[in-house]
Parts: sequence; structure tokens; C-alpha cells
Amino acid sequence: MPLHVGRPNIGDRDRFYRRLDQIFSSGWLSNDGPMVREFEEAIASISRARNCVAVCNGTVALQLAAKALALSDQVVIPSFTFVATAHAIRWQGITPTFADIEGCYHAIGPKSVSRVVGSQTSGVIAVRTWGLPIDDSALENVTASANLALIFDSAHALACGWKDGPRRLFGGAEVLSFHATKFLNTFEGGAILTDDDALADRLRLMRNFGFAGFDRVELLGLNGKMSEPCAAMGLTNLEFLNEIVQRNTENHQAYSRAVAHLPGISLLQPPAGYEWNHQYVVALVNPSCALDRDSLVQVLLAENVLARRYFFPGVHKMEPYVSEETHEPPSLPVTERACESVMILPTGTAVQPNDATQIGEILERAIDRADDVLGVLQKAKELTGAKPRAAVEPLGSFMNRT
Ligand code: T4K
Repeated sequence: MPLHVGRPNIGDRDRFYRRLDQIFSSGWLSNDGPMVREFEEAIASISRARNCVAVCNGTVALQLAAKALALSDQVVIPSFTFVATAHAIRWQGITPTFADIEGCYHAIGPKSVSRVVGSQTSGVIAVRTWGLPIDDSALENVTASANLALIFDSAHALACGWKDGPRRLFGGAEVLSFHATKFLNTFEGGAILTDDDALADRLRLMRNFGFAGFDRVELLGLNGKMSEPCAAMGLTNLEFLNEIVQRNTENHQAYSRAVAHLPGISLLQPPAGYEWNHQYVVALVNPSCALDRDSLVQVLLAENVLARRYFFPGVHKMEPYVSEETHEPPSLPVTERACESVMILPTGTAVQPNDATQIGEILERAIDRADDVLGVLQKAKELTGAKPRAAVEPLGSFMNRT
């Protein structure tokens, strides 16, 4: 069975089916139902937030947060993120201004943000990349002093934070994703967290077309509601949350041991005192490695390990952003390096620590026989003139071949 980055974590099916039965019996399928409310309360409590507004996905959560906080004109975001961060604002006619990432956790910070804030900037969306730390209070200071809105895209960051951190949220709102591939999934889903009660009320109206009662529409809304079956999935998976973190942590430890002695490969590690969901295993392939990141991804693909190179090639090089550049492309050297070096390895409950050990062994053998591997890859390229994936598939296992 292939090992994928992104295999869903699925809780106890019988409990989920029981919840579905309840939904069918009640006849209440959507529109702020009891399961959604229960799910919102649970997520708010885990996230130490006063309010949680559940919606249909993380992208819509970003769109609603941006609209509710009146973002307009230009908004500073990282280029090193999933493209949804940019699309959510561009869809509303807002132009993203790309800030470079800084520090070791692949996030924008106060220096990189200050460098690109201009007279048209209305806000900043900072991404808690991989759920690892970000300089919240410094970003809050920068945005507050320039009178800018601040949103955190925390799509990766449920159940992450400093153990002794403040019991409040930073910025105006924080956005979560519960997509099938996320640490906690509701099939599709998302949420907006905020400590601002008035903002939460506005968001609840906005996700339901602006309806404040029968026939009374108070503002511009859309259909962003989470359905009851999605909330039922979320509640069921929440009961299993500790097991998911436990397995992720064990897998991460196994990977750490497996790559510790590999020259040129390291894993991102959380700092002491930080609680991490370990949702992503982020390997960095440095120039000192005998094989570059793309070659290693191809080796793993050929071994049925579907590793990924998130967030290649960087949003600023994707459409429509790359074509919309009106002046020089942004200078994002740290982003470019991350795009070239990040390799995400499979984890989650579908992966066992033993799989991580074996993946480490594949990487080790490939690096030991780097010349042979490069030869096979070159041959494949000559034979097919192909894109990497197509070049790899007919070749089968590198390890049996070389
Ligand atoms: N902000 C950030 C920082 C984000 O990372 C994301 C989403 C968002 C905002 C937006 O949130 P949502 O609107 O999505 O709620 C995935 C996810 O689709 C996406 O949710 C996620 N970030 C992103 C980082 O990763 P891909 O490109 O990895 O492809 P996908 O979804 O096709 O799945 C990857 C692998 O997972 C496949 O090889 C097979 C496996 N898989 C996938 C699904 C859906 C399964 O085994 N079962 C499944 O049901 O995007």
C-alpha cells in the first residue's frame, strides 16, 4: 500500500455512524445545527478562543475573515504557503504583496512585513506554517502601529502553541482548516476563531447569506456553512485527537532517528516548551546532500512513498500572480531556498514508526549510491523527455535496480 502525504486520520466509525443516525432522526442537516454548535465549542476550548465560527472550508474561512475585517487594496502575505492564502483575498479584488519568510520556521515576521508595507496596505495574513511558532506579539505590534488588520492563517496549527502561552488570540482573527488531509478533518471544513464577540456575530451572519432572521438580510453574505455530517465527523475525530498527536509524535521521532546520520538532510524540530501537533514531517534537503530534493522525491515515489515538495514553486510564481506582476518580481531569497529544499514525508495514523524507519533506509541507500540514482534519472529523462513523475513511474523501484 503506498504511503501518501495527506492520508486522512479517521476516528471510530461506529461512533460516527451513531452521530449520523442522530442527524437523520432529527431531520436537521445544516444551518447552524446542534452538532456544528458542539463542534464549535470544542474547537474554541482547545484553541483558548472566545468564539469559533465553523464554515465549509479553510479558504472560505479566510475569505470571510478578510471581508469581516474590511481588508482591501493590498494585503501582505507569504509566498511560501498553500495557494489558498492568496486566492482567498485575490478573489475579493485584493492584491497580495509577498513578504519573505524569516527565521527557521518558514513564517513571515516583523522585519519582512515592515519592509513591504506600503500606503495601500490594509492588513497582513501571517501563516503559521506547519503549525510551528511565529512571532505573534511582534507582528501584532507592527500591524497595530501601522493601523493594519492582522489575520493568522492557522490551517496547520490546531492544537499548537506555547505551553505557557497567553490565554488570548493574537490579531483580529485566526483561521483553521479541517480538510480531509488535515490533522483533524471534517471531510471538508474550516473555522474562524476570534476573541471579538461583535466580529463573531458578523461572521455568523456572513456565512449564512447575511440572514438575521426570516426575510431579513443585514449584510453581504455567502453560503459558508458547515453541514451537520461534517461536524459529526469533526466531533468523532476530536475524540481521537490525542491518539493522532501520539502517533504523529512517534513517527516524527522515528524519522528523526532515521535521518540523524544522513549528510545534508535535517528535520524541522519544535522548540522546547512548544506543543506541536506534528502534522507535517518537514525534511530539509541542503546543498551538501549528494542528491537534491527533487531526485530524492523521485526515488521515494518509485518506492511507493508519495513525498511532496510543498509549497513549490512559491505562490508568486503561480498564476495569476506571476502574470499580474506590474513591476520587478519580489525579492524572496529565503522563500526560494525553502521552495527548493522542503520535502514533506508521510505521517498520520496510516503511517507506523516502522514505515518511517524504512523510508529513512531508502533515503540512506539512495544517498550512498547517488551516482547510480542520478544515472537512472538521467536515463529516464532521455527515454521519455518527461516530467519527473512520468519519468519515474515506469522504472519501478530504484532500490532493486541500482
Ligand atoms: N491555508 C493554508 C496554509 C493551507 O495549507 C490550506 C490548505 C488552506 C489555507 C486552505 O484550506 P482548505 O480550503 O483546503 O480547507 C492539500 C489540501 O487540499 C489543502 O487543504 C492543504 N492546505 C494543502 C497543504 O494540502 P494537496 O495539494 O496536498 O493535495 P490533495 O488535497 O489532493 O491531497 C494530497 C494527498 O492526500 C493525495 O496524494 C492523496 C491523499 N488523500 C487526499 C484526500 C483528499 C487521501 O488519501 N484521501 C483524501 O480524501 O492539498
